[in-house]
Amino acid sequence: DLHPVRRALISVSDKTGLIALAQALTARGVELLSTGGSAKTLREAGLEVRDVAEVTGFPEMMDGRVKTLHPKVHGGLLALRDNPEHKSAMEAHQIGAIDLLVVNLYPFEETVTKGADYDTCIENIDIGGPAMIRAAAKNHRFVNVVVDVEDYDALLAELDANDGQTSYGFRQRLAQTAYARTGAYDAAVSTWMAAAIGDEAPRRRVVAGTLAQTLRYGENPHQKAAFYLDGTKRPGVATAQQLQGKELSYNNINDTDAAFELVSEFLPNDGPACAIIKHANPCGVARGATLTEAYGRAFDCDRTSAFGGIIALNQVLDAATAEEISQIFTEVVIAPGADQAARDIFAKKKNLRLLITPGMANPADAALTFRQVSGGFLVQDKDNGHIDLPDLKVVTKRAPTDKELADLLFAWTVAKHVKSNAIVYVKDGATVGVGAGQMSRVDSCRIAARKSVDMAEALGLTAPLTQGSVVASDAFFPFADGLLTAAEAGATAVIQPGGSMRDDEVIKAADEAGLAMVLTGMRHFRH
Ligand code: 93A
Repeated sequence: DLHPVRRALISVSDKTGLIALAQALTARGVELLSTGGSAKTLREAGLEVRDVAEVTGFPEMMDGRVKTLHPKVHGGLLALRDNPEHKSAMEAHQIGAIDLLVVNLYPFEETVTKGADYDTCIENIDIGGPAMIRAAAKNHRFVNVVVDVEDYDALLAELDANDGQTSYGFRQRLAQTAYARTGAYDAAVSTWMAAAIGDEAPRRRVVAGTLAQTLRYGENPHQKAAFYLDGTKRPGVATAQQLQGKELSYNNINDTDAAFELVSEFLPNDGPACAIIKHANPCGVARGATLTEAYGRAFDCDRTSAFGGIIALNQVLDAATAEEISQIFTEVVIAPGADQAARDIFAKKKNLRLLITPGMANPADAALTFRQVSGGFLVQDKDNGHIDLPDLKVVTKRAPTDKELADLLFAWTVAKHVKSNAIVYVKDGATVGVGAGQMSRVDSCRIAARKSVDMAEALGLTAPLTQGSVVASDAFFPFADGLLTAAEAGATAVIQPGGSMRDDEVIKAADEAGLAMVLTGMRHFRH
């Protein structure tokens, strides 16, 4: 079902590729109609173009709010060319058919990202553009609608392949893309408004993203996958620039996100920090006097698991740290920068992907998280809960020392990023044992402690790394057994939410073992 393109309406905010497209259309004998700014650009390039205002008989008015909202435009887009009644309406009202619509919308998402004020954001809500896009897409039996600069070439190729015509299948695909665009656009407006009016409740939300890339495959090779951007431009894996290495995989993106979100908890001003992630769980997180030291201490938590891991740093990657990281196989390194010497060192590691983010993520940012279930999906606020010293309640006879307190808060912060049941042992600002994702809390305590024994052996130490550590539990201890396991491993202080029916029993066991324990009153399940 081929249809010729004789008349095009072009109305674009992003003028990229506009002139080349218009020249190519003109060369194929297509008549051009256009709105103010677009028409001006085209005329300046020496192209012949008719103003939409001339076609409608109305000037663009009200600051451009009304330019294309007119029956001469919408009739031209919506008329069924093979319907006698539509044809006679076109004749009666002198409506010319529009076979091709090229629109890209007012840059609402970019305006929000730039931090524009409320009124500026409102003014950047495109009304006429989406109206035309939806009309043209509805009438895809006859009309082509292009909403993305990246589709210009495909359009020209289709015209060339079909002697100035396009196929029905082609127009259907354009229409499907067009509705994705208008849907995402309104989703962005609604999401922005929810934040602007302070209504963050996850209800009446639409979810839409823009396709960033299709991925080679998903979690497994037999699963198709893609990566979408939500338009927030939050510093992290979605906005990072990849300096080297092959394309990120689905699992890489997931793990890199986990790594960067975790390391972003540690403000660059508070000193260097490093997180090493495997399968979305940290296998080592540490601070250090230098970035190299932070990496080394994170690595020492669990050298076995760190192999093939993903490393996130909270400071610019330097040569010394790059050299250390290069000693073993690492999938991805993500940092807010990398100096030239560090880049040169990594350049020799062809498979290592180096990602540079535009700064650190703010852990306090509000956002939504999604989880698919059969027949639906769950939406909730991102866990940006934060605990500080004044929030802690000491419940044991012994209060933690200042050094223990600092480590307890560090352990608590890491535990938030570990799959439940999460147990995190920390000593001197470095994890020394992480137990993740177990169905029973006591198993997580044991696994973390056992790994620390193995690691101590590998490092030639006599005592387990957990000796003299503190421990965090992401949720309360339902029984004293987990806590006692931690005490046996050599932990001296505990941080946990509290709230168990058996809190008294757990506190008594802590006192008997000489442990100091603080309750947060907040838990950090992560499933
Ligand atoms: O303010 S609008 O919502 N009212 C309209 O009638 C209208 N028609 C097209 N914005 C409208 N547009 C948009 O103007 C297009 O979607 C495009 O983004 C932009 C192109 O304007 P110009 O050609 O003047 O640069």
